[in-house]
Amino acid sequence: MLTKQQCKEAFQKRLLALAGVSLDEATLYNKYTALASLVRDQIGQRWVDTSCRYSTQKQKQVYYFSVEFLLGRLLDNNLRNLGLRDVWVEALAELGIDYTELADAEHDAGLGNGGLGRLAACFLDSLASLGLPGHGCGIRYTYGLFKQAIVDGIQMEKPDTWLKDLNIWEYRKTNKAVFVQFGSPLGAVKAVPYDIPVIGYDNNTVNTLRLWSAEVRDELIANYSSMTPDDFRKLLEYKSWVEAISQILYPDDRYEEGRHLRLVQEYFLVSAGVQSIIRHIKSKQGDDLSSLSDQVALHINDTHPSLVIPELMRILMDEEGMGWEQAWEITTNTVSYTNHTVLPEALEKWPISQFQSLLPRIYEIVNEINERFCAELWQRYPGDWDRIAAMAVIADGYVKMAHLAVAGSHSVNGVAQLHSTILQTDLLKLFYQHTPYKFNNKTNGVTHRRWLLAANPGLAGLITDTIGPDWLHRPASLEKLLPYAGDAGFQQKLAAVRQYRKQALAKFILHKDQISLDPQSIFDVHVKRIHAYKRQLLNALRIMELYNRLKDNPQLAILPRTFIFAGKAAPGYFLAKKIIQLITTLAKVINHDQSIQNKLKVVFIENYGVTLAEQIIPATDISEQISTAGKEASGTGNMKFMMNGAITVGTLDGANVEIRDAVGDDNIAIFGLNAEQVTVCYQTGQCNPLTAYNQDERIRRCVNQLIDGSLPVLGDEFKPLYDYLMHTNGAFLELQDFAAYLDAQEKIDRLFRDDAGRWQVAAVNIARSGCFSSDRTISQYAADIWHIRPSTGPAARSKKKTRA
Ligand code: 26V
Repeated sequence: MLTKQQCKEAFQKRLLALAGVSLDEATLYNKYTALASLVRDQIGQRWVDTSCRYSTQKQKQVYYFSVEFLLGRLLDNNLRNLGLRDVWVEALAELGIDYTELADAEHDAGLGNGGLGRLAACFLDSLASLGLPGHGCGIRYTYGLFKQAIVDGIQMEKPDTWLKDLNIWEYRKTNKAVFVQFGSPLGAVKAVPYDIPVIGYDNNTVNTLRLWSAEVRDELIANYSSMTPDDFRKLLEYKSWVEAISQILYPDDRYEEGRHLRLVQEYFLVSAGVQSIIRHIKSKQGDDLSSLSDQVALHINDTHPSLVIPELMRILMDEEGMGWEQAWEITTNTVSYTNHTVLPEALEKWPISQFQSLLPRIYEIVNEINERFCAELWQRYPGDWDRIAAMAVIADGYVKMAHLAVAGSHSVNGVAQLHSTILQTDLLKLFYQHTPYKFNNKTNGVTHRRWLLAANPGLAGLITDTIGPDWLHRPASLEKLLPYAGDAGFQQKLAAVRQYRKQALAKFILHKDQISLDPQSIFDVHVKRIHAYKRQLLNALRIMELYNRLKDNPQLAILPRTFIFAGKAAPGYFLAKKIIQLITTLAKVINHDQSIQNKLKVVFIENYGVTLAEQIIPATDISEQISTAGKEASGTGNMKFMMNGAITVGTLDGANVEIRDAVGDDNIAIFGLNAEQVTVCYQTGQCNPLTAYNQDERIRRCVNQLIDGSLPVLGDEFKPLYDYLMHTNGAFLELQDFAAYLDAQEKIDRLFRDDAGRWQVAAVNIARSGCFSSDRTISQYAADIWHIRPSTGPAARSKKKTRA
């Protein structure tokens, strides 16, 4: 390890070598790159040692296939996990460089839409930190999720050019390229891997995230000098086709449109990934693949990589010469699948003709899978045509990816208890009846190292000072905080940490949006993708109601509140964009109304992502988790807030249920219909919005205000929201849950008047958050599904620890 003095010298040398500038001339980005590349130097040996250890110990390894990895920034995380952060912060300070400013120059790797992609990133962190042999397999998109700008209150999308400068963390591996075969006119496409090291916390483990990039085969370019103009034009056209494959991340996580390029992307990822895994296995363990499922586990993150199943079948049969039965046995024993949504419109299905012309051989295999699967069902349920049609992998002109994933895997899991139950009793009911042993639950988790230690160093320091550092390796130890929950001294420190972060967030917003917030007010936060089912609209309506009450009675005794929103809407999601516009309009009205004496403020912070979340979550008093019960598979933001001591206002949905079980009813504000009641409501038509509208004067007033000219917009801007609430049968039950939501907020208002009570709740939430660490989740996947074990050996523990 370098001394401070060596760090300073190395840093200046590296600036010169990389950017050709002296310290005085260097931009922040130059400085970031210099430090990042010095950190990179520290990774190589550990990386080689880790993979050597896995090979010599013949460890079974898991490959986590995902079309999304929402990594965020890596510098701080890598420095911290390598144990090098402190020395560098000090060395840079002596050079007159503020480490935080430098770290802020890093682009945020936003290769994902939301929960599913961020979960994949937390899982990689936990795999490495637990010393488990597990790697990610994804796509190196040239452009990440679009950047959101709010212009005149409306969302605009701008490209995310995260790769425009050198990406220090990736290693291009030209020698490990493979070819992916499509039907004409694409033919074979070259897939080049870029490896990103995934560094474990304080354990010398370095795993790999392999991201694939599509390129034109060299030989097509080689002979262009002898081409006719027409051939040349075709080549250029072809080139842009190929490059498009890894150019953009689809920004819609809501609606499956059957887009051609999306299917191309999915097969590209799957085929490149499986080929390179098989090649690796054969190089290490010889040509016999009959015990493949003892050597590797292939996990598919939602159905997007389901083609792993027919692709592995193809390789085992066409390239390795196995028969169907053996190949099928190996494939199903190797593959496992996680479902992340019950919304029917998000379930992937591809028109047969499209699938077949793009992937002729893969289609043949899927067809055979379907025929054999239907024959098996026919044996089991003779004559039950309806059941068989409902379960078929190919039916109604489509290939159904969820059915393929269940039929071709040995494990199917949901991401929270309630969600897993809904899969078994509703969405995948027939599959559960057929093969109940495949089904299980793995409640999501998030890495407490990024979301508590790194995002909230003040709180992390307080925790360590109070109970020691054990919680960093064993998050369940956070329970040791419980005895301090009622301790006045501890509470005071907790309050000070929160206040500091609220001030920092207020400063950030003032700087960015020229809106001044009162850090003494309650920060009430709703940040996540904008979706009807997540009900940002319900939150907006309750703000309108509170504002109405305050206007009616300026003396109304309420605690001042700041409502903070952030989140992206899919570019084509009209209603979601209207919801953003409503929130920004409310902000305009409320923030400028002198008559309410600054008791309410509303802000919509643009461009939500991992980096912004790291700023917002530690500054949050109230965490809004208010989806219609039964619709949010798990939620993971809810866990990040809890870990940082925010109190949840939420429905009994997703992991909120388990958060309630962990903290108890007194430490959370649960409201509204539960999942069963929601189902009944829809089934019986009790969810007619007119009932709630007619019964509750407060609802009527707010809903009418959308269209009666109360809001400063031209024309009928919010008529679509009005129509949605009033004429979509039940919509997402915003109106049915409205009154209960107001009551829950009242309860919170009362709680926050009692300082001791309020900080006790915060402390209990932190203390009980250990089971929502992705370390717990990943340990369960490892033991129950993948059957992998932490590797042992000289490098498994850091030197620092073994000496101690
Ligand atoms: C779905 C689709 C479907 C159409 C094509 C493009 C596309 C892209 C992404 C997705 C993913 C939607 C599923 C998803 O993100 N689910 C979320 O997963 C989280 C992690 O398990 C969970 O916490 C959230 O509740 C769940 O909504």
